[in-house]
Amino acid sequence: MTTATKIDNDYQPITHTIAEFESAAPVKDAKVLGWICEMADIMQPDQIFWCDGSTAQWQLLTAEMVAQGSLIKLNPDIRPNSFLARSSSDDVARVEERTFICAADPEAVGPTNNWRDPDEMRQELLPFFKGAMRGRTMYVLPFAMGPIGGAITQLGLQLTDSPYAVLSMQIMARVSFEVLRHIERGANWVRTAHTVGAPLLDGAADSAWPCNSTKYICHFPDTLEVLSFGSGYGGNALLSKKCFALRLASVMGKREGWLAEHMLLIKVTNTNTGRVYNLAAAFPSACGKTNLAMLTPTIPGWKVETLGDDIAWLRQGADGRLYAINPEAGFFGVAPGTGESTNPTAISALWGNTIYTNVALTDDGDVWWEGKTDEVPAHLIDWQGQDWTPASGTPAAHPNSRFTVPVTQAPSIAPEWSEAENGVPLDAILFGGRRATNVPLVAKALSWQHGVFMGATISSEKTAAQEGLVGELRRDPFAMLPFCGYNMADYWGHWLAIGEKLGDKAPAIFQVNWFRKDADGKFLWPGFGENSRVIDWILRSLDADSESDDAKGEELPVGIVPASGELNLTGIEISDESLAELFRVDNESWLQECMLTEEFFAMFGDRVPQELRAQLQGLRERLGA
Ligand code: GTP
Ligand code: SPV
Ligand code: MN
Repeated sequence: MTTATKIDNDYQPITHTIAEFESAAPVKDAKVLGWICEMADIMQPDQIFWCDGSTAQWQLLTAEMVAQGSLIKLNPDIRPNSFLARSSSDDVARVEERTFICAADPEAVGPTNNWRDPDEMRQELLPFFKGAMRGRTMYVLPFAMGPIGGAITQLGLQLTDSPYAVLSMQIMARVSFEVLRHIERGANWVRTAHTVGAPLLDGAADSAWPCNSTKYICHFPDTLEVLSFGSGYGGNALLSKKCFALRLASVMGKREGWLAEHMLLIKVTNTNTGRVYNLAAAFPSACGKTNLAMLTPTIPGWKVETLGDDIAWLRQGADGRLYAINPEAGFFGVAPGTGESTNPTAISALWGNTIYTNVALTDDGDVWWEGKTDEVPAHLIDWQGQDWTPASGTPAAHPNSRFTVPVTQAPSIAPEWSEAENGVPLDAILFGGRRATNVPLVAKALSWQHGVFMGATISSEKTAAQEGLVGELRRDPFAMLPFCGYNMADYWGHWLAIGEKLGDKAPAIFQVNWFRKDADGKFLWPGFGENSRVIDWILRSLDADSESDDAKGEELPVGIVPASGELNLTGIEISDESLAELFRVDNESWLQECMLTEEFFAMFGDRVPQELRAQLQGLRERLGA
């Protein structure tokens, strides 16, 4: 049930003074208090609640939500301290059409974003925000992205009237009053405000998932602010995530010389030599980041530890190398397809302390989703609260249903996740997507510039994490199409400039594709744990100049692929035909791709770096054009 549109009728402002807040607030900072005061004057909450990230507050809020019917407590003998939330059926994923970048210069925002003038957008939003929190509590969350005090870390404050968002943020970010101490000492911070846009008038009963049919996810990079209205779901409501850590942070990174990326982060140890490698990988939404982040190798010789599954911030270190952190503290992972055979690490992370959204409920109070077990339960309550049997013919869990769990619960979590205040040095960067055709299983870029070209030209089949037709091919450069807060062509230029600075200390770049299919539409590659075979080749190829190396590869027009015998295939059944098809480069289709790339580049006009046009030309020549 959704409340419709504007809500400023019979809005009567109650003016607050900073002094009023000061006595009750755990912070003595005029800017913080002034902002909260201003937002409270507009949104008119009944009360203000300061979130300190404590277990006591978690218990209070979960108990309140269970009593009110907006959370279902799972069977504590099976899933202790775990809860199920069911969203409104029209609030199940990010809303890209309702996501806006509001900055003075439309050219600087670029053709892949919805641009709005910041002042005009504020005027447009005001009637929606006015009185939006009436009858509700405004929660104030101070949070850090990255270890508090770390070199790459940033701070933020979120206001929200959604206790679901509060609990999720408590898992996803480092919510702590310690952040306020840093702000008092002058640290910069980002302002984010969120409302579900469903005021409770005259004591009206609340719905289980309040939201508004009108939604606005607005970013103000010039003033480092986010204003989010109408949705309670994921990246729309947990403002630390896509809004701050990607859209605003990408702009901050452009200004300050660093990168905010839609990337997982892993630490891989060669168990024979003890050598440690750190890898980052950018795949579009629901294309396997969480899976690769928790990889269980099926071949000996490697240990994989998790650093992050969705976002990485990258910055050049004092030694000239590129360092990365995961700014988040939790996983907001896609549930369907996560099972004992595909991702046993995620399954063990989910033992407790987890919030599930839009998954199915079993008769014994546990959760279930498609792919969790091979055996399908005979009866479930589906994600919309309806009785479900295998005969129902609909998915029991929504395809974009998610789990929210602390990263520390993954048995694979690397100690560097919290200890490495300055991040880990990267050895390789991977770009991938869902491609049924054309793109080989793995290809190494010929240079940093070629790697940037690979990233800039990623296309991928749409998933349930995006709106629109699932399976439809779309360009998703660097897996950042919905997340880059400024002109995508300038972003490519920024990547090229970072490469210049890194010089020969730059990590190597690879393209991967686990999703190539045969003529019958079956995946050619077994994927999941077997992807360790590709990681193995990638890491061996990093020492391609050394004598002992056995992964020098073979150059194809699109990059360097494993030469015959280089990919470790011991222990899996894969036919020679399948293997050939996994790496087949059809020059005609690739020249076709080049034409589409040229069209894609044309969207950005003169802003496309000359180097990328040269890369396109180089590729065409290698393809024999
Ligand atoms: P966001 O959280 O939306 O950014 O997505 P993500 O990239 O972290 O997605 P995730 O790892 O959760 O993957 C989502 C889907 O990809 C699941 O349905 C998985 O089953 C599927 N998947 C992941 N790895 C593989 C693989 O190697 N092969 C195949 N065929 N499917 C995979
Ligand atoms: C994605 O869509 O890439 C996600 C989920 O990681 S959300 O946080 O909702 O954007
Ligand atoms: Mn993501």
